Amino acid sequence: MSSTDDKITSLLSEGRVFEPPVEGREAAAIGSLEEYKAIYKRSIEDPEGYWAERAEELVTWDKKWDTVLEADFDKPEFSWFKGGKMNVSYNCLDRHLENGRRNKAAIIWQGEPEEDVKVYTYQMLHTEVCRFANVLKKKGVKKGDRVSIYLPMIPELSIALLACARIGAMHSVVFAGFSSVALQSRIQDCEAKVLVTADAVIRAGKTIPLKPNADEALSECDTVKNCIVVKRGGNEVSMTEGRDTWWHDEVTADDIASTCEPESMDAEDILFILYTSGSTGKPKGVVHTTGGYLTYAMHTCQYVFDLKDNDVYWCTADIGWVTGHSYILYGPLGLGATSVMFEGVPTYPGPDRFWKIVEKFQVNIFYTAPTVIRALMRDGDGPTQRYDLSSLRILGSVGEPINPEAWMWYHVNIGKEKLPIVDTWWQTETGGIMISPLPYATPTKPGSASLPLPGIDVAIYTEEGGEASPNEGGHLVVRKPWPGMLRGVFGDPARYKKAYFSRYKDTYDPEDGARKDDDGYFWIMGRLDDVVNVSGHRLGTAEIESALVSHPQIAEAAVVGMPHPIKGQAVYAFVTPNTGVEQSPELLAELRTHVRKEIGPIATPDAIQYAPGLPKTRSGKIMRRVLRKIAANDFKDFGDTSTLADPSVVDDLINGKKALD
Ligand code: 6R9
Repeated sequence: MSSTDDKITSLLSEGRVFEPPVEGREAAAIGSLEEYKAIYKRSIEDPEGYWAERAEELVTWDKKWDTVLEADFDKPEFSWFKGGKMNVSYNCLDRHLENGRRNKAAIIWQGEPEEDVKVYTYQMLHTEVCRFANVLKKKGVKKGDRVSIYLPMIPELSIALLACARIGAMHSVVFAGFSSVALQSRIQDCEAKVLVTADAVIRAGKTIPLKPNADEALSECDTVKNCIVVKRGGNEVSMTEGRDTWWHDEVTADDIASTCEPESMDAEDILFILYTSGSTGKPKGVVHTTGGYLTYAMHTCQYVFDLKDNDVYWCTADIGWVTGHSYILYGPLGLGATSVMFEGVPTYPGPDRFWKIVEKFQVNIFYTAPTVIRALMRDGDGPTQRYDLSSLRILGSVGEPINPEAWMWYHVNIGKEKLPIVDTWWQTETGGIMISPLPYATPTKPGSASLPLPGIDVAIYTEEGGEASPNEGGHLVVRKPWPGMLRGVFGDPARYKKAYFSRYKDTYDPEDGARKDDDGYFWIMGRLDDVVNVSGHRLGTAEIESALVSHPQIAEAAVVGMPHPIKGQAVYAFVTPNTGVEQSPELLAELRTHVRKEIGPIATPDAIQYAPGLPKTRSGKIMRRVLRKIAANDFKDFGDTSTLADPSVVDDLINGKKALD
């Protein structure tokens, strides 16, 4: 845990408390700490009663459930709202056509070029979703089939997800920044029938071809019979006869109707699969189902962002990650809100782009990641002062621990020292936010995600399994099931059990370290497994290692995270080349390109060091804490290294590191 120790110390010295604003409390979903406490108490004493009420209030059901919860932590198996029937796209679209929101903006899309703006009312989005749902049907996609989606942040991405939900097909979104190799393994794992992609991604003023990646991936994906391509860049692409067609041709075909009956789904039918990194090489296909997931996404969106009908809400995540699934699409649209979707990056054409968008659409609720804040901090407060940010009322953060310095910058420069900041802790697996302040109820402490949301029972356990004392670091655990929890790892029940339900009895194990202070506030320290968090993106060290050793000249590799001022963590790799291979700078450059190709640009090592040997225990386990310290230039106190097979490798690595710097 050495890498997290530094974080704890810096967070331990943090003692500031900020009271929630007074203005807005009366109209808020939960308007005081007392009210939160009362709701929380009730939710823990009578979870089934509580969740039944929430599910009834938030979701329109075709048929009510027979049981609220059936849970078995040992198997593990969980069913929420069993016997209930509903459709997620109906809940996100159709019902709003009748409840007065028909002409309200559902999605405001801001393309990367300033002039590229599209607004979809609920009616317009409904039509587009129905048309694409009909296209999928025409391609033979049926309930239960998988559709892989590899698209940039363009409206078709949202439309494709909702279209899958409408006909009961499972979507599996693959972030467009991933490589063809990563895409291929994800398509193969879920055996998708259709791939939806685009000609290109527009990013920082450049048109980056995307279709060639899809072609490479599909060269070994027999299950994919159709590839539907959205025209975004207008660049030249090659289309494979009989397999590839253009989105715009498909949706405008004469035989495609503008309405499509939503499929009535069982609450426990799968809505989507989303791949995320774990501690072994292969990414896990996290499975979420319909009834519980939607209830939970809406529940958290309503409480944490206090979303109201008049609000313009903007979550800056990419829909390629879970944050985009739950908080650009399903949560806000379920509630009938207006959700902004942005194609570009925070720093192009300048570091004021986000604030320009806030002013342009008069955004009220803004949800971003610490890495973005740290990147923007570099340019000082100038860019934040150029625009009118007075429409903002709530600020959010997600993806990694927010260091107090970034928190304060956000508070002062964007929140103008009066807006609440909700630091939301959750994961792909949890489906939605688990620990977070409520904007008009919870006093905030910079760097703490604060208190669990209603219905969420979290604790800190020691290694042995008992509850840790206040301020003692340990394992964060969840002790009660919640409707948004993952229901499996696609096609791998053994991994589902081992990864999440095997460390302690009757708990869900998120693999995060944390402590709880005297006020019951949670301070998240970071991952306890071999996952690095680069700019809020989860990368398995094992994945990067396996990419490195797949290079013909590399014998062994070990990857660790190292502290990085903007990204939070950066990727540091130690590599041992095959005997006789020259340890040249060219090979290092080649390895970087190789990792980009195997996984994607986000996984590219920031530094690679040649290692004559790796510090391994006698049982062959790499002692990563030693490597983490070397990567961080901390050459003291390696702890117990007596189990190392060859302790002298440590000195070699230190000398190698010193020579690098
Ligand atoms: C939503 C998302 C999950 C991991 C999680 C934790 C880290 C996320 C955090 C946070 C501290 C926060 N994490 N939010 N750590 N404070 N507010 O990011 O999902 O990509 O699955 O990552 O991210 O380590 O375990 P995912």
